[in-house]
Amino acid sequence: MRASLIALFTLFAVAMQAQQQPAAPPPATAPSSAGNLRFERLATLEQPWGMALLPDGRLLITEKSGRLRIFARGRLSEPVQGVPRVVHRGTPFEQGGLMDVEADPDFARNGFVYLSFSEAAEEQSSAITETGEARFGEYVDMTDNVIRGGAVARARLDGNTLRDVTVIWRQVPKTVGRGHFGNRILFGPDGKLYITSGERMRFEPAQQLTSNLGKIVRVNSDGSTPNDNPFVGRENARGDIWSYGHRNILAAAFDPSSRRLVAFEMGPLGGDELNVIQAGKNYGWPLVSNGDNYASSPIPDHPTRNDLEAPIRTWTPVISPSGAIFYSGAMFPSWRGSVLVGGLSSLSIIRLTFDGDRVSHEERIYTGRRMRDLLQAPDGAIYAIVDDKAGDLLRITTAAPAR
Ligand SMILES: [Ca+2]
Repeated sequence: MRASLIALFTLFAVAMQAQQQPAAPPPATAPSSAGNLRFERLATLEQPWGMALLPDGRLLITEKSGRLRIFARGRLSEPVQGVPRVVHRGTPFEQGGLMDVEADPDFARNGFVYLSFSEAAEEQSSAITETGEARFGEYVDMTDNVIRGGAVARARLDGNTLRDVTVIWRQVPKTVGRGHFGNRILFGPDGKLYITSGERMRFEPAQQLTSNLGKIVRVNSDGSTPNDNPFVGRENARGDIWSYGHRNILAAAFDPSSRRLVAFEMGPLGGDELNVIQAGKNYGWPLVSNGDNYASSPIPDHPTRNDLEAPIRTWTPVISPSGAIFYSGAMFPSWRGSVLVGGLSSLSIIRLTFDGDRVSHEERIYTGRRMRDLLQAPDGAIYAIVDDKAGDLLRITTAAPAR
């Protein structure tokens, strides 16, 4: 196993290098089971992270350093006013900043949008520095000493301005560190807001019900706790928790046919996961993982603990999943019912079909780009944003037939 670990680590290092030094320009088209795909660049943003589609076709797009833009009629707006102040330190591998955006299911009536972001703790301490967790090997920034945490704000979008901005949810506790905020946000078919909350590179909080780190959280649209959440009324447990034992989830989507929530979880060195989420269940991190620690110390594999929920699929080498949609459009009829997930280190879109709780087919479409988030356009095309300092907003369609 050690040799394969070293090979994996090399792959990981190469992927990290690739992030810093993009090689050849990415392809304009890509072969797929639905024919040749065409990548059309609509706009270029600085490290775009999340997208939301409004009922009138306007597209909201976040930029990690703290800007929210509106893409409409082929043009990118000036930064939207009123975005909450975010912590984005701009250091290598910084994962915080302005992250996801989501529109209220009733946006046409109430105008509400939701933003997830990393915010500073009100009280900072000069005494606190990064502890250098051994399980991360060299991937800890020892200079990072800002105490912060993920948060979700709700606001009313009025033209190019956010009004009545209110923070409705926060990660607890706040801590130092540049990674594992999670912070993908999405509405369920039940009208509740689901938030993926990463474990902030702290491992054990994922198993602690007194913290909402390393969880999927479910709240009402005003941030209050629904009465039917699994840990409501239990002593020493937070009511906002929906499921636990998670590491860092940047891709989650509801299957419109089964109404199930599926979540793609970033594994450590190997062991990216696809989980079908059930209320109150424990998905194992950091007790088990099919990957190993960055310092290459082993972690027991999932099958050693049948009392914990196992992923229905894992990936080694990792795909680095970010942004997922269930496809239901007209442009790619053979893909209806599939889930599409963006891949960062894998520079691809991965398409999965299900047979009940089993993945029956996987297709990997090489895009040559770090895919950060996906969205289905009204005409069935796919919008995608690319994780890069100059990150494109792409429209993915079927290419015109060759002449
Ligand atoms: Ca797991």
